[in-house]
Amino acid sequence: MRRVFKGIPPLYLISDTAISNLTHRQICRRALDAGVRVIQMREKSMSKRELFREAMYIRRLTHRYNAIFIINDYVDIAYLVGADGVHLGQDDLPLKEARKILGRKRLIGISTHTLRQAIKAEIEGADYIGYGPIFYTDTKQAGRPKGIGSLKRVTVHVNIPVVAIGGITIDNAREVLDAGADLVAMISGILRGDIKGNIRRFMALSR
Ligand code: TZP
Ligand code: MG
Repeated sequence: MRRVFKGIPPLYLISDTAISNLTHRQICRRALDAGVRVIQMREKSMSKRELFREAMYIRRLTHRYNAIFIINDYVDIAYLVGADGVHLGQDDLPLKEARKILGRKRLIGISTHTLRQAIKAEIEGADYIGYGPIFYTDTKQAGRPKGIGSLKRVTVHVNIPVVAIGGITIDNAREVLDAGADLVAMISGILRGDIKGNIRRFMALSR
């Protein structure tokens, strides 16, 4: 199972222009240069037309770096730009329907917030799950933090990759990986401040 993200640095960077004054292109260029190999584009305010154009650009860019490119929320855009996958929340299109569009070869990741949701996502054929929020975050109203103990329980019971999310920073990422997360997803922990510097610090602590 842990094939999907095998051999790559355990950082799942989420490009989100709501918490950065950079464009997705700028964020992704810096991240890829610094060694990130999984990028999710999360965009909650652009028109779909604009998002499509931006996603096309990021697809070409990530190909050049041999990086995995995942689109948040939009199965149609993921399909059309040839992204490696889509990431869906509990209120987005059901996994089964998304699979009809994307087929077996593309990745479908599912956001989960309980062990029950995590197990269900695995049974339904998700390629990986997001689990969180692990810690408090103000990037999104994500509910009560689940904590490290709860993450451990999920990593023990689930056999597909677990991407921990929510309030993860350079300072607590080691603890999250030690709890069994396959990757850590970060927005503000990387995008606030010096993106390349943050990523380099992450790379050093994740070795
Ligand atoms: N889903 C659960 S928490 C979260 C999302 C999208 C926000 C994560 O952002 P940050 O800044 O890494 O806490
Ligand atoms: Mg969503």
